[in-house]
Amino acid sequence: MSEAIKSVDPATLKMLEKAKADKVSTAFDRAEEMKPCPIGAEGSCCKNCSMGPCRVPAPKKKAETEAEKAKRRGVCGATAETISARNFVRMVAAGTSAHSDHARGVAELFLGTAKGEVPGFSIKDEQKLYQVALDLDVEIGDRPVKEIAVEVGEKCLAEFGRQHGQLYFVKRAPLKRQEIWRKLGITPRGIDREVVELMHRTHMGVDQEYKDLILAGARCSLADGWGGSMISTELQDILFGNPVPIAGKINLGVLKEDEVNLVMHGHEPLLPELLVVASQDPEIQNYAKSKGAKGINLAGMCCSANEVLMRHGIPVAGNFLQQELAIITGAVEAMVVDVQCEMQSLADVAKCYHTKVITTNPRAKMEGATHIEFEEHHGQEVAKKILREAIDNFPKRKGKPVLIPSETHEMIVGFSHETINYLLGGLFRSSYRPLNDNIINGRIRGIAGVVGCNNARTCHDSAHLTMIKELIKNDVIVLTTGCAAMACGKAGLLTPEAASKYCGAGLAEVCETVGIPPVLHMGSCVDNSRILMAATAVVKDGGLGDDISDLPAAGAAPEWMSEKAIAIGQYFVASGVFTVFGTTFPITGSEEMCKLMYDGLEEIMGGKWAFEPDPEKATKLMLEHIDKKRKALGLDKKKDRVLYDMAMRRELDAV
Ligand code: SF4
Ligand code: MSK
Repeated sequence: MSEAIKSVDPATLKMLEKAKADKVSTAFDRAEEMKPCPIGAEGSCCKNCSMGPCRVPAPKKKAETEAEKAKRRGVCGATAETISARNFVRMVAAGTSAHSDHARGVAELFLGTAKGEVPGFSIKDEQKLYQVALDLDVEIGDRPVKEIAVEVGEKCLAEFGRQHGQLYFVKRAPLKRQEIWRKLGITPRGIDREVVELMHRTHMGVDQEYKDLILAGARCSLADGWGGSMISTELQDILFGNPVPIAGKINLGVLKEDEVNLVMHGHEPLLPELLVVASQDPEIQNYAKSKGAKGINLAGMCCSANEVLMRHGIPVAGNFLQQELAIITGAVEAMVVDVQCEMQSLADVAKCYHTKVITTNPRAKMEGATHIEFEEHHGQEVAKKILREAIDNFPKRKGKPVLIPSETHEMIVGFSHETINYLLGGLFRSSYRPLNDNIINGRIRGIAGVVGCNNARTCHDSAHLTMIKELIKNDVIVLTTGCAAMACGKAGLLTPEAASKYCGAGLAEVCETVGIPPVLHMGSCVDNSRILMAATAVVKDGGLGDDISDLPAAGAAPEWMSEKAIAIGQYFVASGVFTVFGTTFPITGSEEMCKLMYDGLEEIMGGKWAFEPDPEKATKLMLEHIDKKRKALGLDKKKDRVLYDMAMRRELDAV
């Protein structure tokens, strides 16, 4: 791959030049040096027992005889379909466990906070607490906030070990969707139970039926989207505040030459919340000055960044593929990591500069890094200790070459689904009605959720931007999270001004009227649950069918790389969404699996997968699907612009 196509982000390209000059290896280099195993990439390699690994790749010729097909089996007789399905749903189990273990940590902290045992944390959003309490069947009455919060915390924690029945948040889904899950027997029971069962089913010699495995994978993924991830989002909002629109800045240019730069990287917002507070402490500020720095500059990376950006406007240094590059600027005193998406190479890259990599989570240590464990009962002291480590490191930067790229972009972020509700409907009539009305009248063609990672095997940020620009040009409003959201921020798509520059006339008019960007940043990876809630709110507002699968909507992760992305994709599909993934797709070695995932699933659960690495073609698939749904709703004919009076609104509400 030539350097010019490694990224569409100029700051990234500048830092890759510096990496080369500094002789530092990055993920971009390693992706070039080490080609992926084609059999593994298509999902055809099984290593679930020591008789393998068994490789059962896709047949070389199209028309395979039955005898030839019968020969393509693992030692135990497992078929290509079984191997592919087992591999796929194991990714779902891993992704679900990542989101849900994060959520468990949040629930524990929440409960400790509610009981008054954790200094530095408090219940910030009582309104949301009451809303969540209602959904958990927690009585509100005139009970004190503390008592309600304790019961909410206990009930959320119990969702992980629940053995029977269904997760509480399942009932938030449209009734028709709940009915589909019941009929298919995929309503999630307990979060841990679904993960454990999936690991059992995929053990050697257990579930040998690929369709059955995919349904079990759907059940597990729903325990993520409507369970672990949703618990995480809701409790974080109650603890740290429900995001509202806030201005922020993004790209490596947010690092400051004359300040102590501390980059918070990972996914859990617990410690970052305390770092934000502690960094403003006069004692810490003065300590930084005593070491010759003008102040302390906190910046984020990956989803920890999204969390503190959405709630505090903390600047973002970059997305997944920029983590090594932040250190390569030579300006980072400390990179503080918690869990997920942290490259092990960080410790090696840091050795070439003065940066300290500090691991903070007991589940995620790294050879070569300093470990300062985040212990919630002493969180404030831990935060200060980490800040002092970073400050002490500042003088070591002196005399060393520093290159901070100048690129930064302004953005407006913080669109929780409650905020969208409020922005669209106004304070006295919060509602998704104006969105539904504009979808019905055709000004907005549909809704897309474009989310997910960067992948070192494709041009950084390119597929995200190609897809999202094309969607908004075609009047499709985009909801985004994770590293996709950051790609949009860097390209200037997260500003209200982007509407007139990039959108079709209909979407531009709506965005300009409401004053919102055409691409709405909804948060981190666990916040994909916000997209489920937004889609449900649109269904419940009426006029666009009675299930998520009826909506003119589609999902995509054009640069995905993590198992979490597969879990997210599977719960989008199981919630009724047509979902397109790019890069590679780990089922392409099995024709039957492809038929099921790209086609058969639609009939049984309303949503289905597609795999298309070309973002332009992938966008076309999304638009075709949106138009298919518009047609089914009778919205394919251009309607005259109608101003709705009260009688018409009532009529619509009754639909
Ligand atoms: Fe091979 Fe079967 Fe063992 Fe997998 S479980 S490695 S297919 S023998
Ligand atoms: S950080 S999971 S690379 S979106 Fe959530 Fe980005 Fe993907 Fe990690």
